[in-house]
Amino acid sequence: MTVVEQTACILCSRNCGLRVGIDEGRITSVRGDDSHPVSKGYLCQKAARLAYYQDNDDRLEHPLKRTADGSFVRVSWDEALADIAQRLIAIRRDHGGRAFAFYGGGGQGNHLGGAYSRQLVKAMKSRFVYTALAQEKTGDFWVNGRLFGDQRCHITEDVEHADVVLFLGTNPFQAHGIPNARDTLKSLSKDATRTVVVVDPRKTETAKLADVHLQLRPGTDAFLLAAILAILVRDGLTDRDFLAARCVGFEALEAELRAIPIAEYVRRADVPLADVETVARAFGRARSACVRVDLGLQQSLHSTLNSYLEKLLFLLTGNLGKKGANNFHSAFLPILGHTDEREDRHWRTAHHGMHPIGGLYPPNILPSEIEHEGEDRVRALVVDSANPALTGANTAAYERALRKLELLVVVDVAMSETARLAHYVLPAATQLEKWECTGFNLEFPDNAFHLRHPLFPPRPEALPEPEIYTRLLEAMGEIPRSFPVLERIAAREPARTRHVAFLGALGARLATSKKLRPFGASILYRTLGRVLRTDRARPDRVSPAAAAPLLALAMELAQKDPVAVRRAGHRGNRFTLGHALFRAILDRPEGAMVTSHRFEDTWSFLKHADGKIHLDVPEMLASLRALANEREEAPDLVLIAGDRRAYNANQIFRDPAWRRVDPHGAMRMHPRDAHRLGLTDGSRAMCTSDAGEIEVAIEIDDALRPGVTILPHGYGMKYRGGPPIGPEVNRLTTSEHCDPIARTPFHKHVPVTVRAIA
Ligand SMILES: Nc1nc2c(c(=O)[nH]1)N[C@H]1C(S)=C(S)[C@@H](COP(=O)(O)OP(=O)(O)OC[C@H]3O[C@@H](n4cnc5c(=O)[nH]c(N)nc54)[C@H](O)[C@@H]3O)O[C@H]1N2
Ligand SMILES: Nc1nc2c(c(=O)[nH]1)N[C@H]1C(S)=C(S)[C@@H](COP(=O)(O)OP(=O)(O)OC[C@H]3O[C@@H](n4cnc5c(=O)[nH]c(N)nc54)[C@H](O)[C@@H]3O)O[C@H]1N2
Ligand code: SF4
Ligand SMILES: [Mo]
Repeated sequence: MTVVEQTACILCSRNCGLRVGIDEGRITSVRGDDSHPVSKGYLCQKAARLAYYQDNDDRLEHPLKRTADGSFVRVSWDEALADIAQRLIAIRRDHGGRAFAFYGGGGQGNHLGGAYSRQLVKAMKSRFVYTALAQEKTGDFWVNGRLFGDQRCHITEDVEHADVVLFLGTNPFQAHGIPNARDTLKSLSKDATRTVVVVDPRKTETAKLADVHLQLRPGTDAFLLAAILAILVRDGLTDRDFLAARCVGFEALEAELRAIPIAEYVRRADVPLADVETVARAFGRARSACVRVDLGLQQSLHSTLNSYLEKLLFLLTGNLGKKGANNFHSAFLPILGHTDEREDRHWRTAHHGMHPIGGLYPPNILPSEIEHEGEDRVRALVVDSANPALTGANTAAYERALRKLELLVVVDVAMSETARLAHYVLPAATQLEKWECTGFNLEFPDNAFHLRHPLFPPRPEALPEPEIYTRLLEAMGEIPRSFPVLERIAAREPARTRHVAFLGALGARLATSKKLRPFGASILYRTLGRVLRTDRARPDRVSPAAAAPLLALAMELAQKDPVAVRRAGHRGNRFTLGHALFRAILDRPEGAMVTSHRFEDTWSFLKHADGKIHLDVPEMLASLRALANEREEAPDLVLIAGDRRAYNANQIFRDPAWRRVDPHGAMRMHPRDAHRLGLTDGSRAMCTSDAGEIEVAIEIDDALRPGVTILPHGYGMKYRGGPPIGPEVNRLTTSEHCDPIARTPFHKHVPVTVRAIA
């Protein structure tokens, strides 16, 4: 008999609600959930084939330990955790916290586990958290910090209601990331009163639906954006009232923009000047306009500068804080912090002297921080729900560095390429086998959060991350194995008092035991978690213990923004509102609205002391000026190393059978380049860069610009330990080819040569 369960997809930042049909422990159908407060029934091709994530031959069954001859042997959890704990303690004792790093989160693996794994970083007295987010978005966060006063002032875009939408370096038709992507793109395209502009070197599926496609030369966005901004200033298309009321520093910026040689910069981008003028005018005159950007801008030349210029488009035209514009949004699960490098010098890395942004360190520098010759190198690494051996820049450098670690522990659901290099591999329950959540809550004015219940029991020896990290902290002696007083109070307290007695006791305990304070998540999990109940989990299922720390987050949000929480439908006073929000999250299988804002609340998100937007960011004005002296380089062939297609999804699906098309992850190439190189559809070829070479299959694609070729991201996995399937694209990328401020890689701009092979 088929049962239908509600959950959500985290294969992109949309986090759509799903209804999953299950029969005899297997997924038989996946549909969009009409009752989800945000996605309202939408889903895409990736989620539809989630069964290939849940059931495949690479799933890990039990903890593994690598032996001297390189093979893995099965060990018990107790044995694995005891040895890992003892080795971590020894490294901390002998070398201090700077010898430890954590890598994970931000991918599509799991989200709730992040609240638990970060405790290990604190236990190790380290701050080195490396994540995939820091190979794409940290330049953007850095700019937000300077413009708005806090790196967490993240921007979203109201594509659904905008009169003019500018898609820069993103292909939402395949990558999604905007509400109900394909439906939204089609309805925008059909509406003659609305304008869609796409800036992309490839005539993507999104570009084909656009009114204007600027098919620029890759890596020239900064020139193009500077030219558009200069036209806005020259033609008086800026919003003077907005600039006067909300911003400071416009004069300095304006002077720079007036000096931009518009025609020259547009020539460098190699797009028609008339089209650029049309775009600038459409954007400047629109009632509402927004900019949506992604990797094409952030992983290409001038990454951080691009993020600054892209934001100036909506700021100079007053498209912030209104319907159809760009907006701030609330956050429930904190996925980043604020770390201004001007204020904190201690936590620079040993080798590169790199500072964190939003609390995160960039994967590009990690191999050399491990190989660093000196006492102060990274010696132990825990990798959780990430596969840097394939996804970090320069695969060979990663493989070499990971092998040099004194301790590498990988927590994953599958035998990944990184796991193969580990000393210990710890099997996690999948996202569908544990209490999980959606970590990307990026909506405005209404923002939602989804706590997902388990749909399947885990494999007998796999554990959810909350359990793994709590046991590890116990094995390290950081927290006791039980909290009898807290457990007793939690168990005895009647529901109507909403855990106040428990919270009081917990507060008292943390006040006296300072050492326990960093471990609130695990303490809540082991105490309050044991007594939490919700109607939606059937009795044969585990209790929502892992959700216990969400009570603290719900209380914090209710305290910070009670009006928006109440507007989202939650009832309660100063003391009870947070608990009401928590209960809604626990009880609603379709996800819960957490905040509902009004557009006029926008200004309360600004964090500079004067409440203004600071437009004149000195480092950015200097970078803008430096464009004028930049040499024009035109490699024969530029590789866009990693794009999103119909059937790639980071490293989530390892079984190649999940792909309906493009089994080899073909290298797409313009017919003119193919002809020049003696290649045809289906040819095998060798692609070589400064870092290495890989064999590829050629597919002719006249949607590309001549001189530009493209390989997909998300291939190269060694399924069942066989040869890599599809391109290991990061064998071609280097760690040094990156942004000077954020060190985000320039993956979209890798000079290569390609030659035919027999
Ligand atoms: N199907 C699928 N969807 C996904 C994912 C997936 O693996 N598969 N991954 C998810 C993740 S983690 C992310 S971060 C997002 C990323 O989502 P996107 O950024 O939209 O995806 P990409 O295809 O990597 O890059 C977008 C576009 O950038 C263009 N581009 C390349 N170079 C340049 C340039 O110099 N300038 C400009 N303007 N454009 C350029 C490429 O041609 C490409 O069309 O997708 C998410 N969604
Ligand atoms: N050249 C090039 N490189 C790129 C990109 C590119 O465009 N070009 N894109 C970059 C981007 S934007 C991103 S986001 C990264 C993504 O790359 P990564 O950060 O490495 O993350 P994912 O591929 O999302 O997931 C990796 C692992 O999570 C595991 N996993 C799945 N579910 C769970 C779970 O419940 N628990 C645990 N513990 N593990 C789980 C999977 O088995 C997989 O091994 O790649 C980056 N690398
Ligand atoms: S749009 Fe994103 S979140 Fe929604 S089903 Fe597709 S991959 Fe999942
Ligand atoms: Mo990403």
